[in-house]
Amino acid sequence: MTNEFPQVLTIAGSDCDGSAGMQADMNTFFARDVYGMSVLTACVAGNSYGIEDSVTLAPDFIAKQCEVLAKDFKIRAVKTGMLADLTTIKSVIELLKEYDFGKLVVDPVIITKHGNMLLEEEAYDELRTNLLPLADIITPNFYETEKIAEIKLSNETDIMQAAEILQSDGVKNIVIKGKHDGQSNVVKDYVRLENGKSFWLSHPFVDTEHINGTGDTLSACIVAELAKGFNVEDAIRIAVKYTYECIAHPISVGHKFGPINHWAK
Ligand code: PXL
Repeated sequence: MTNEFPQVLTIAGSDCDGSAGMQADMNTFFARDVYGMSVLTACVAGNSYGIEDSVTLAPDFIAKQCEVLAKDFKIRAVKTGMLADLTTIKSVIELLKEYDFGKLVVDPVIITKHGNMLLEEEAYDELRTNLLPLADIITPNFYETEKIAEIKLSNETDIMQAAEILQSDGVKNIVIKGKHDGQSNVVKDYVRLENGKSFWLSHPFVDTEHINGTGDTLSACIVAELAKGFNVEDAIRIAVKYTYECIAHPISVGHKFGPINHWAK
């Protein structure tokens, strides 16, 4: 049989130090036993101290990458990561409408934990209005949720309200990635599904600076599990657990903010 092995795609930026972006996605796809492909949108020059420079790929070349994949492979699920600027996000939206790459997970990458901007501000409206409603699942972090739901998050009620706001804007399923409050020994992600069900997923707080690529890994793992046939809720639960394990078993790479460990099970 041709093309039956689960195949997935990331449309994302490359992070040359391997900790985040397309590299973290591909590591996750490999670890989760699916065949991964990558359409590059941008390349960043970064290491464990931060990002020093980036370039964006030409829209025609991004389109070409999608075209060649679509005519050969049977991609069952796709995620988007770094979309850089207004021109890039607009072309990726058109490509997602043109090609059937299966279920869509949008990680609305805006800024890194260390303050590097990965999406220009002029593109926020496009993200909110035209990309998020195409997604089956979105996975914003705390900061991205504040930006896209236009609400200040001070407590758990605000987080639940943000998810409702996003759903009323047409978003289907939402995972709001938790932020450590500085004291408690847990971190809690909030999930609100299309069917109205909502719940918190808690995991122990791990005191480590090796958390680069956490969001990329979570969304990539959801994609992998969807491609294997898990439903949205189960894919989210598996991905939250896997990402926690990757953080809980750190590897010593780099001097500062290192990668998580994709070999963890
Ligand atoms: O983790 C967010 C992210 C996504 N994509 C690229 C990145 C980063 C963070 O550094 O470099 C390319």
